[in-house]
Amino acid sequence: MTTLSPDILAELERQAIELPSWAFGNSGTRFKVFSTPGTPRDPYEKIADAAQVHAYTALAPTVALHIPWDRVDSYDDLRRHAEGLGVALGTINSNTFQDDDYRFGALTHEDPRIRRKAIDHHFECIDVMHATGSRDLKIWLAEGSNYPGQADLRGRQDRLHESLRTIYDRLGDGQRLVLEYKFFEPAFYHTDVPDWGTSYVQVAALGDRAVVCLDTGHHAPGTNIEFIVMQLLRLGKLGSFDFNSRFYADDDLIVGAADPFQLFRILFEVIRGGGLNHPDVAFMLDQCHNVEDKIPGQIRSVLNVQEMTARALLVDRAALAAAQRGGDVLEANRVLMDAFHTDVRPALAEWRESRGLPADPMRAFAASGYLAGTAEERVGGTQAGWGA
Ligand code: PSV
Ligand code: MN
Ligand code: MN
Repeated sequence: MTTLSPDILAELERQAIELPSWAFGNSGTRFKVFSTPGTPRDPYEKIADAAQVHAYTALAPTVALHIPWDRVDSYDDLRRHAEGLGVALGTINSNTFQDDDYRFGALTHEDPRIRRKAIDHHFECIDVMHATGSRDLKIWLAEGSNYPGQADLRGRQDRLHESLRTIYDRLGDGQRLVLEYKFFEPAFYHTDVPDWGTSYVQVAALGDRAVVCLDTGHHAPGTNIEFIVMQLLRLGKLGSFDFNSRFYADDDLIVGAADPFQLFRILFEVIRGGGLNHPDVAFMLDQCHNVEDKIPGQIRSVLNVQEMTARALLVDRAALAAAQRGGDVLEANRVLMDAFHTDVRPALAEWRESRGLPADPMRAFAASGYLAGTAEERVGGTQAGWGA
């Protein structure tokens, strides 16, 4: 059995992955939303489900909220509820993609009244952050156009800058603005923040507390995502990840399901760039579980991140550097692939048990009866928000 060194175990012990509250609600595609018995009916129940993931893995101590999906009367109360369940509230995500006023844009809109409304929504999110103790305001914009000629591309970048500046200036000490990019959808011709370069340009113009979010599902097929990871770390601007996996578009599938090797390569660049367990680089999931059970889906995801982190930590970096320096292409590739092909699952199971955790969190959760209990108690679940 492969053994993991104390140094590697120390890194793994510090690993923390934030869960999205919306992963616990029902979600689906534009064709159908399948509901699951026991789906949370409010943010309190979503947090209770997220706390289960942490209880079985010790990997997920925080939960991200999406506003208005997770709007509550008292965020202090929600915070206490989370703490009582052993987790904390994390990133606050804004939402300017479900309001009729935003048909032609929000922060980029031609009409100052609509831009003001979208900025005010972000001010509300910052107020929430003060109550929840959150550090990060994460902004993903569904803005763009469908037809060439429909929009003034440059004017929209200028207005985006002005709007982001106003939001950034409102942040409290220690709070950050995190700008997420996505190459298409819902707009099909142009998107106002389509790529890491645009996100970088926009956040660089704001200041040190504005950084980029890299959602692994938001690139054109074939994109070398680990290169982007390297570059953003090199520039000191990689603020967070939204981890998920995809086969075709923004599929939001379980992390590591579609392409475990890509996840390995990404995590290797994170480690190489000093981004692992670095407070400035938040690891988050952004997933939807359309047909599978949601809590086990999240457990599987955090375990996949942990497993691939362990494998990436196994890379013999000295041997790799020597092979790279010597121009030994095949040896360099062998060193990387040896680590990727190492089965760390038995070692991780043993290590979990040594820390009082279940060796197999998936099986332990299934045996707990939690899902049957919530199915009985909770009637009438809410959607994650896409259809709400
Ligand atoms: C957009 O596709 C996105 O990745 C953003 O992070 C949103 O906040 C999230 O999905 C909503 O599910
Ligand atoms: Mn995302
Ligand atoms: Mn997405």
